Order: sequence, then structure tokens, then C-alpha cells
Amino acid sequence: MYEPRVEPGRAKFLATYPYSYMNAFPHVGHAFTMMRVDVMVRFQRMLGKNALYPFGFHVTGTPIVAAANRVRDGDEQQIKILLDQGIPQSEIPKFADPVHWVRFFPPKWREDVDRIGFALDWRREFITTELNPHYDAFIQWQFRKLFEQGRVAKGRHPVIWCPKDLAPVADHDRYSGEGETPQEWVLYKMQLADAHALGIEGKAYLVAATLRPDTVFGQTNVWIDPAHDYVRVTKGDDTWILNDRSAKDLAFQFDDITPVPEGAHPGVSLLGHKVKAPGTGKLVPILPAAFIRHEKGTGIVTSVPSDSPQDLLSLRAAQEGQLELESHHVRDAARAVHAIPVIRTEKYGTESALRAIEETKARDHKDAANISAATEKAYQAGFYEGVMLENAGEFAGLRAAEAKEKIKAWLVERGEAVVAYWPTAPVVCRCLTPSVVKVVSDQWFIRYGEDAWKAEAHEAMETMTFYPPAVRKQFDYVVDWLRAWACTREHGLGSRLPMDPRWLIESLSDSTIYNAYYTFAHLVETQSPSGGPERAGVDAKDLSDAFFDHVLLGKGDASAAARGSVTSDLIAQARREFTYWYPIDFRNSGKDLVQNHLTFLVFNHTAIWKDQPQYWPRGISVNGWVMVDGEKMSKSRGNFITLRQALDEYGASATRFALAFAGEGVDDANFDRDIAAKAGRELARYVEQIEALAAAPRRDGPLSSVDSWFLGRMDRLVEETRVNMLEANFRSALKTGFYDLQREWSWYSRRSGNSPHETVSDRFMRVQNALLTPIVPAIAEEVHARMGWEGLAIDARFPEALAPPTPELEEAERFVRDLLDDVRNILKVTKMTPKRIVLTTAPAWKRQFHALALQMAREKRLTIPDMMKAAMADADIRSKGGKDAPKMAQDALKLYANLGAAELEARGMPLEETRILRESIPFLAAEFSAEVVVQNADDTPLDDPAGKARFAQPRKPAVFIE
Ligand code: A2H
Repeated sequence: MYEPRVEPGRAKFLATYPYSYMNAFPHVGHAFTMMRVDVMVRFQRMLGKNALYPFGFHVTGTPIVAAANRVRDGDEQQIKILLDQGIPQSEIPKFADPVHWVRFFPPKWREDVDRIGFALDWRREFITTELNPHYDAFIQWQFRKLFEQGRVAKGRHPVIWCPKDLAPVADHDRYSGEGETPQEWVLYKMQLADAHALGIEGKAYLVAATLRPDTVFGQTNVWIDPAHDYVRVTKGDDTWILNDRSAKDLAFQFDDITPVPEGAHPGVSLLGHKVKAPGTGKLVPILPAAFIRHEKGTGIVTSVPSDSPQDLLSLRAAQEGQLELESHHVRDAARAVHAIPVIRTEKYGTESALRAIEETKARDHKDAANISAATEKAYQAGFYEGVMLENAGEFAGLRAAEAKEKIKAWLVERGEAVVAYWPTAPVVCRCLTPSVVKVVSDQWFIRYGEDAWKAEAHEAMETMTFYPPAVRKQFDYVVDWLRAWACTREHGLGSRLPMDPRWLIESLSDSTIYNAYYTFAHLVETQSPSGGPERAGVDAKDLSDAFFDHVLLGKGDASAAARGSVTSDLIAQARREFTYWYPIDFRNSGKDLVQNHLTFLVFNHTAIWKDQPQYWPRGISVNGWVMVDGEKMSKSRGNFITLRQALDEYGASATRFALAFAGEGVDDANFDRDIAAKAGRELARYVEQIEALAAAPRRDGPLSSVDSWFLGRMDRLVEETRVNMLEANFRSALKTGFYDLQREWSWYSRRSGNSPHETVSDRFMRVQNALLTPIVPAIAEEVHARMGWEGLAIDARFPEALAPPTPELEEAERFVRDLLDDVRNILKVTKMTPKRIVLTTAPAWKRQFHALALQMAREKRLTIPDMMKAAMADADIRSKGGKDAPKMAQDALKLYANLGAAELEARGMPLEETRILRESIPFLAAEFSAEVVVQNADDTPLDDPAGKARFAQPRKPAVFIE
């Protein structure tokens, strides 16, 4: 049913979901994301497209192997994770073998996704890694291509690194800290003027970490934490003093760092000494500060009071003796220090720090919140807009941001600074070890940092559709921000790097262009990871580079690429499949993959299909996380739901309904268990509704205005639903295509005295069923079959809006609906049981009055004096309503002054109110079980026992009830 074939000439739609990692059962979060692809595929099929939704299984990487090892080692926590998933104790030992995971989970996934009814083409399934030699050949080819283009290369780069696993820690290898990257710091080597006074032989340096080397010429002193014990390490021939944690961290970046045992230096012992400031060579004092945090930098901070609010306030504190540990020597040394301006900004002149402190009213050196605000302000002004002053020597006149890079290089060159890295925020590996930054040089990288490649990625994205459109910005940002990506690992499952087979390609790198593999997978693959029948396929050994070159790039001819089981016919067929199905039309994933996978996908497509932009992706869609009952899904909260639990509990259609209802856009979605529980009943009611409608007596003959109104209203909702679907706003589609339509239908039923016109009723049944088909196909199929309609629901066309919009009829219905509400309210307030209801519509002169007011409102010149002038110019109004005019002008102003153009348009539409109400008498009489009289205030004689008729206004008939 979902195995589409190449049909030249027929538009196609390829939609994909990033294959999941096979270490657990799918949960409702997975289901939500997959469901979005499913709804889109089904919708596109109903638009007449040949739609393909393939599926695969990702097993590349370390988590499966790590988990298998834990099972082997009897790790209780890991075993519990498996038991909690319903795996029997007796089966557990098998999970000590990683391959067992790979064999176990895909069939389970298939069971679940088939049960929920995703429209998957199983012929194209596959698993990744060397365990699948066919896919492996494809990945090898891909990496050879990237290597030939110089996009995969060995390099020296900082990476987030696990000191326990001895491997880079990519986003999905992380327990926490997703998205954090190595941040570059500059370490100043501040040489101690009197190292041997501290018992150190040779050159010794305090090592201070800064993010602002552009301020190097403004250094006045250096801060240490007097209460902390610093350590000493040797670095080559030199001695470095810094805190213990940073010494350990830096050992991952510099080979020549050796700890010096017993090399502790209590901070306080450093006070009274001086160091040479890099860049200026001036001797500056070591002073104590209270703001230093030892989890950051080196625990030693150079001080630039002109540009750093923290430094300036700490200097004041030291000068005023506010720190306990201080001696008067320290105080005197501090008092000799004065800020040295180095940057001029338009906003703050040369005193950024001082002025920012004034603005934020930071009180003292401990006022952390205000200091941080001041720092941000000073930074924005100084770094982005500031210009270097004369004392910056060769850097004078440069913008600070530009000077930063140049000064950094200059200091490094002079041997006064080195570059080092820390993660932008703490990262913890899945093995629960805190990560560090390591500068690796024997590693392979994909060079996402190259400007030329970034430009290609931007170019590709220009013509792409993003769902929702706002995520485009994030993609642009990520393209700019990405750096070289460590693409290999020593351990785990994967494909080997062809250029250097001791390395395995890591899991985000082997999954960038694999959507192309789906297009011909069914022709080459043999195994069925999900437990289906074996496929004929080919011998993987025969999948040469020439094969992929021809099939994917169109190079050479099919016969030249033929080898053994890979015949030229098969190659030609594979090429037809690829050129037909590619590119990707819609790839949908959770928002966590924007910063890596989805952006990598764009990068790699532009590289592999360098001059063939017709194969670059066309659409990328992103969704938020799925909460359950408004809370983050977690095992400990007891709201973690696997897909199979949801299916057991609610059934497929109700689960689908609740997933579609859960949300849209990048905000977090919410799977509401109440909605899921109710959806079953709601859908059952829907089936009954259609059956009852088909069986009910129906009216024929000409259409009434209410019939026409409903047809028009329904088509408006059809159009809105179509747009919602196109934009992947499936929750809105459910609202317009089901809830709104049902509400209008029930109004229509009442209005037509439960005697719908057969044309209306037939169309409603078809339309409603079609609008529901992408979301709950099984229900739609059920209705379709019971109705005996031709073919299948899933093959029906998505309805076209046929009826022209009918604004007059819509306005008329709104008028009746409002009136109904008014009468209801009166009855509620007066607690009356009505016998007779008299409705009086406004007299001609009042209609004329309002027409004038609306006209003036449309022309944006509605004021009381002007309104009065216009009213008095009208003889009829003057004679009949002269004394009421001022009050009416005030009311009109209130009514119309704030309405938008569309509403003014609607209100201005002339309605034959009396006629409409007269036609509605049977309806109103039935709604209120009372006699209903309709008249116009100009009628004579008037049926007006209580003198209510004079309250009649246009669109608001006077109501008298007895
Ligand atoms: B900056 P972020 Cl002119 N504890 O350098 C507290 N603060 C530390 C630290 C530690 N262990 N290690 C470094 N820092 C400071 C210069 C500078 C800095 C100027 C202006 C702003 C500025 C001179 N001090 O930082 O929170 C260092 O001071 C503004 C934030 O990781 C380092 O750069 O961004 C900065 O904090 C890094 O702080």
C-alpha cells in the first residue's frame, strides 16, 4: 500500500525521519516526530503526489557497545533499564553482545510503528555500520568523495573530550551539556619579578585567563584568591602557577605540562609580589579579590579596571581595605593603581566600566547581579563598537573585535600568551565523567569551519523551505558557528574510515546523505533488520565506487559500473530511482538536531552534489520536545510513555489524534493523556455521526441560504486546513479540519431543522472524512468502507474549495447566532420560560445613521461632531431621531472606532435583517420552544406591548419576551 514506484511525469514527495538509535523502544516523543512525517506524506499523497516514507535503523556509535559491556559486567542499573522495558530476566544475558541489541530492537520498532499505522515503505529498510556491508560500501564511497574534495582531513583541533572513554564527546554522547563547544581563551603568562623569592628556579609565571586580549594595554594588576592554594607545574623549561583544576584540564591541551609535587602556593603568599604584564612589560602588583571562581579559567585574573566592571569594583574594594586578609602593604599597592583607558566607545567614552557601573547601579564588588549586567553593557559597547586608543601602538584605531584577534596572535608570537580552551559550559559524558577540552592532532575532521563550504550551505538554504519559517535563522547561525567536526572514534559500531581504517566513523557523520540511499536500498540490500523476508539484492562486494558515482552523481555509464551481481540493468534502475525520488522534500526532526545533524545534512549535500543543486534538500521541519500532561517526560515522574504503552492503552487512532493535537512549531508539544483517552470516544462518535447522516432523511430541491452559507463556510475551512497541512501545522489542521468543521456542522444542523440538504450532507461527509484521513487514516478507512465509497480513503483527493466565499451569508449567520446568544442571555438573567418572543429590527433611519457612521469609520474620520453634522444633514434622521442622535453618535463611536478594515467591511454589508429573521422563525421557535414574531420598527401597526421596539439597532433587534 505504501510502496510507491517511480512514475516519470508524476510529482513525487520524499519525506523522512532521522532514523532512530536502536537501544530502546520508541516512546511518544519519537512517535510525535514520526507522526509529523506520516501526516505530511499522507496529505501529499492526497494532493496527488507520489509520496514516499522510508525507514531505517541507526546503530552507529558507542552507546550500544557501552551498554552491552555494562550488561556483561553485571551493572545493576543497566540491567534494570532493560527489565523496565519489559525484557524478561532470562533474556538479559544476551544483551551482553552488542549485536543482540542490533537484532532485537528493529523488529520491535517495526511492530510499534506498523501498529500506529505509519505509511512506511519497508522494502527500503536497512541498518547502519559494518554489520550491513551494503550500507557500509555507501558510507565508504561518501567519505572517499569528501576526502578527495579536501573536506575530510586530519587536523589539530580542540574537541570536547571524555578523559575516561578517551574519545570526543559528541552531543548525543552527552549526559548533559548538549550544544556546548570548546571556547577559546587567552592565557597570559605574567612573569614573576622575583621567582626565587618564592623558592622557584628559572622563569615563573602566574597564568591568567582572559576573554578580552583586546584590553591587554589596560592591565593594572592581577587578581588572585588569597584563600586558595595554587599549584605549580612545569611547562617546558618554565614554571606556571595556576589552580589545580586548570592544571589538570590544560594537560589535555599541552603535552609538556608536568605537575610539581609539593608545589603548592597559598594565594596569600603571592601578595606583595609583582608580575610583568604581557604586551606592556610593566610590573604590576598581585592583589587579592573575592570574585574568583575556581571552576573557571585558571583562578588568576588579569585586571583591566577601565573596561571590566568587576575589576574596577574589586580595585575599589582593595583600596578601601574591604577584604579581610589585607595588610596595609596591599592597600597601599592598590591605591597606587589607576585605570588605564584603552578603548573609546561612542556610548561610554573611554570609561566603559565606570559608566556601566553607574548605569546599573552596581553597589560594590560583591553585587554580582548588577556587575554582570554592567559587564554585558560594557562588553557590548566596548567590544562591538569600541575603537583602540593611541596606547595600543600598532593596533591603535582598530575596532576592538578586530584588534582582539590581532593582539592575540601578537602576544602568542612574542611568547607572552598561549591559547587554551574550556567548554562554553560544563559537559558531562554519558559515562558520567565530566568532559574536558582536548586538542587532538591525530584525529580526522570534517571541515565545517571552511568559509567556502559555509557559503555553499547558506546558498542551499536560501531556496529551502523551513517549517516553521522562523527556524531558518537558527540554521544560518549554526552554519556560521560550526567548526571542524571530529568524525572518527576508536570504539563502537560503525563504518571504517576508508583513508585510515583503524578509525570508525562516528554516528553524526555517517548519517548526512543517507536519504539518498533509501532511493535504491530495496534493489541492493539483502537482510531485513526488522525481521521481514530477505531481499534479493546484490553481493555487497560488487558495490564499487563506480556504482555510486553513476547512481548518485550520474557519472560514467551504467554498463561500465556493472560488476558481478550488480548488473547494468540494476544500475540503470537504481539511477532512475535516485533521480526520481531525490531530493528530500520534507525532513522532520526534533529541534535538538538543528545544531548538528540537520545542518550537517545541508553541508554534505552541497559537497557531494557540488554542481547539482537539484539534489539539495528542499524542506526541513523541526518540532519541539514532547511533554506528557504538561511535564517533561521522565521515568522518575512516572509519565514516561513508550509508544507501545500508548497503543495498548488508547489504540492507534486515539494515539494519533492526541499526537496531532499535541502541538506544532518549535514550542514544546504536550501529549495529553486525557485527550488520548477521550479521542477514542470522540472518533467512535464521528463514525456514528456519518452513518446516521447517511441513513437520515434528506432534503432535495433548491439550496436555502443557510445551505449555501454552510457550503461556503465549509470550503473556507477546507482551505484553511489545506494551508495548515502544507505548513506542517497539524494541530491547527485538526482544529480547522475537525473541531471547527464539526461545530459549524452542528450549527448548520440546527439551522436547517435537522433536515440537511442532500448536496450539503454528501459533501460534508466526504470533506470531513478526507480532512481526517491524514491524521486518523484507519477511522477514515472505516467510514469510507461503511459508506461504500469507491476505492480507499487514503487514495481520495484532498478536497478542493469549490464554493466561492459568501461574505453576505456569513454575515447573516453571524447575525442570527448573535441574536440567539442575546435571547439566551436575557432568558438566563430573567429566568423566564418564554411563550412568545417578539423581535423588532431597526427602522430605516437608524440603518441610515449607522451606514453613515461606518462609512466615516472606514475613512478613519469618525468623530462625534462630524457624525452629528452628517446626521443632521439627513432629513429623515433629523426628523425621526433628532433628539437621540448625540447618544447614538457616542454609541457608534464605541462600536466602530476600534474595528479593523475587514470587520468594518463586514458590519457595513447591508443585511435584510427582517427577511433573514423571518426565514429563521422555525429555527428560533424550535430553539426556544416559543412562538416567534418578527417585525420591523417601521411596520404599522407595531406589536410592541412593552415599548421595547425603540431599542432596536442595526444588527441588534429589540427583543420582547413574554
Ligand atoms: B576578562 P566568563 Cl577587560 N573567576 O578578562 C572569575 N572571573 C574570571 C575567572 C575566574 N576564575 N577567570 C577569568 N575571569 C574573568 C579581562 C576582561 C574580562 C575585561 C572585560 C570583561 C571580562 C580583564 N579582566 O570578562 O563569565 C576574566 O575577565 C567579562 C565576562 O567566562 C575573563 O575575561 O565570560 C572573564 O571573567 C570570563 O568570564
